Amino acid sequence: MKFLAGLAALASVAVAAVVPESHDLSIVEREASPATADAACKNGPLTRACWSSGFSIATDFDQKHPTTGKTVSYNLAITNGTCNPDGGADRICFLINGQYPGPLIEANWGDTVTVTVTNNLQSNGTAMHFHGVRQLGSCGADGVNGVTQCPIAPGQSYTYSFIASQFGTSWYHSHFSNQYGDGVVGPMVFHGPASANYDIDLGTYSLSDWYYATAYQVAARTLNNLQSKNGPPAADNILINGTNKNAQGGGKYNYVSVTKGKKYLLRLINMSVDNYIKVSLDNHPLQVISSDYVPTKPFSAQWLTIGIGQRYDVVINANQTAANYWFRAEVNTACQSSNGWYGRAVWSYNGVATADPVSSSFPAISDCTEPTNINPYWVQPVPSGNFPQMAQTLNVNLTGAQVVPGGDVVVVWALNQTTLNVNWSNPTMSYLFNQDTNYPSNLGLIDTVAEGGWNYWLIQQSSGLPPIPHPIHLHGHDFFVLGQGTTTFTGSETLNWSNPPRRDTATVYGGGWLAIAFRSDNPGAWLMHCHIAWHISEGLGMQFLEQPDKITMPEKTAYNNLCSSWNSYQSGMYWQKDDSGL
Ligand SMILES: *[C@@H]1O[C@H](CO)[C@@H](O)[C@H](O)[C@H]1NC(C)=O
Ligand SMILES: *[C@@H]1O[C@H](CO)[C@@H](O)[C@H](O)[C@H]1NC(C)=O
Ligand SMILES: *[C@@H]1O[C@H](CO)[C@@H](O)[C@H](O)[C@H]1NC(C)=O
Ligand SMILES: *[C@@H]1O[C@H](CO)[C@@H](O)[C@H](O)[C@H]1NC(C)=O
Ligand SMILES: *[C@@H]1O[C@H](CO)[C@@H](O)[C@H](O)[C@H]1NC(C)=O
Ligand SMILES: *[C@@H]1O[C@H](CO)[C@@H](O)[C@H](O)[C@H]1NC(C)=O
Ligand SMILES: *[C@@H]1O[C@H](CO)[C@@H](O)[C@H](O)[C@H]1NC(C)=O
Ligand SMILES: *[C@@H]1O[C@H](CO)[C@@H](O)[C@H](O)[C@H]1NC(C)=O
Ligand SMILES: *[C@@H]1O[C@H](CO)[C@@H](O)[C@H](O)[C@H]1NC(C)=O
Ligand SMILES: [Cu+2]
Repeated sequence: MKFLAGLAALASVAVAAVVPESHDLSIVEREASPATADAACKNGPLTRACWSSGFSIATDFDQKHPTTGKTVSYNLAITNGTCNPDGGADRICFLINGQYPGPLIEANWGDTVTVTVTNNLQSNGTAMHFHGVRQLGSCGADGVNGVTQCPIAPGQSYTYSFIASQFGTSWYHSHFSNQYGDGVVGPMVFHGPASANYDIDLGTYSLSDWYYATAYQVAARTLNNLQSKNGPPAADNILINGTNKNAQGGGKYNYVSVTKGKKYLLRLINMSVDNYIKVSLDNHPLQVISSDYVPTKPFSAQWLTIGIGQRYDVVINANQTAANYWFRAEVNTACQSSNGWYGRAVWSYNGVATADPVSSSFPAISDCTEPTNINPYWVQPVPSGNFPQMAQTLNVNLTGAQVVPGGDVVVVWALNQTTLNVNWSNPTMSYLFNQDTNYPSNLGLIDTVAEGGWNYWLIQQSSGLPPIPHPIHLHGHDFFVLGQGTTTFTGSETLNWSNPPRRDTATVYGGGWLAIAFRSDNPGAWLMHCHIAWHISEGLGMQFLEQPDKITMPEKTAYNNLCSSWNSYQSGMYWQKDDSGL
């Protein structure tokens, strides 16, 4: 039944979608038939909807994906070095294979990806999370220390293996306390079809806030700010693709050169730890074709606010007067902006001397909301009903409790008054191996509904909190965003059931609510957390335990070896765990 319904939808969606903005119609007619996803339909500048035999932009990738039989392998070695990405003073920063941000992980849709992570830091554990990867049947490769594995001790390695069952843009990052803020991050691309045509793939474009102090120092200050009610310190700069000029004029911009008449794919990734920014390219609207790992029907935006962990693939039409244009990443004054710095990059048309642009920006936007016109390309309705009756509630709240016993009185975020605090040496996965269901409450475990059923959740900010938006990220699933609002949910709001946005990260607005749904279809232990690094560090997260008896467990010897090397390191470790561990 499901299969037949899927086929029918595939046909109707695909036919409507192939409206290539082409110059040479004969090529289009010959090549573009993603409705049948035939082998003759080759992915090319005028046929981006096509992919390979049986697979196209109109494939329901939750149900099926290509199996290429190909494995792509990466080695990521983390070292403790220095960097100055905006030309400021050198600071301590963690490098991956000697660089910040880390190298690109690249694969094709349906490839198997293996990544061996070696921890060459002297005095930190690590664990690598592949953000947004569904990890279908490979929960053990999710890279969350204290949930799916013990941390990788200094001097040790661990190999992750998973299938690229989706395509698009994402990033990988450490999940060991605030470590990613000090450099353990990098971009990740799985090539696949697209819902609009483009000539050239410009690759990833990361946006990150940058601090001259280390993430551990900033987090410590943030953790101790409860009495003063001060927020976290302001970022010192914003990096675009890992670079920018600084306040004193040092450093360098990122430069992009384009050819008039061509269309460019740009893969935007927000790799920040905090802060409220929006991006725009002067004179060039961004045609959004994908949000996180979910292709959307194309829509146009002049400014895009991209929450931490979110990604947008956009197509840019270089059809303006040949000149230099600013790409802007700016503090969004409509949100809780915390600094006056801005990110800039220079986009130049070929044939024009590169110089600082004199272009003016699109009109400023007056809110900090996510786009509401995200329509996933593959249409999936959610079984509707009386949401307040179907849903369970998670309140986002601030408590004065201590995340680690014996620590200072710190700022602690809580979902339903439970602050997440994982035990690095006793991950959820160890409980599963030992068939021990005696989970401590600070693991924040909540059971999902039975396999095949739908989970409905309302995430509500408690009253009296500072009006800070939180980017909520779920592992192991794309959730359906049924609705978002900026006040207290009353139950009478209109929700989107027919084809809601699907993604792995969505914002619960300051003082507001976020209504989500997801189907139990991927047994595992899946973290859901705020992606502001300081907030998950302060405990704003929980875990969904989904069908524990059906989880494909990681290979036991490698798993146990990791834990025993961690335990022996931990018994003499100099720095103590002083936060949630995530
Ligand atoms: C990195 O090196 C600095 C000194 O250069 C040291 O203080 C710090 O503990 C090291 N960090 C890690 C995680 O190895
Ligand atoms: C990790 O290393 C940083 C220094 O680079 C240190 O401040 C922090 O306390 C360390 N954390 C743990 C748990 O090892
Ligand atoms: C951003 O940096 C990555 C890695 O260096 C590079 O592959 C990519 O082309 C850059 N993107 C743009 C648009 O400059
Ligand atoms: C990055 O994420 C933060 C937190 O969600 C958000 O406030 C900010 O606007 C994002 N940055 C960009 C460049 O969109
Ligand atoms: C340039 O491209 C944009 C986006 O595709 C389009 O909306 C606009 O009409 C085009 N402008 C010109 C002058 O062709
Ligand atoms: C969270 O707290 C709210 C309000 O007290 C309650 O209605 C809800 O059931 C709780 N949710 C869970 C998962 O315990
Ligand atoms: C939020 O936390 C405060 C302080 O701990 C508590 O008094 C209040 O009941 C909490 N609100 C909810 C909705 O849990
Ligand atoms: C973490 O787990 C280990 C191993 O089971 C246990 O010995 C230790 O007491 C736990 N730590 C905390 C803080 O609960
Ligand atoms: C539902 O989706 C429509 C259009 O996609 C959007 O305008 C509306 O704001 C959404 N409703 C909610 C409650 O988010
Ligand atoms: Cu948050």
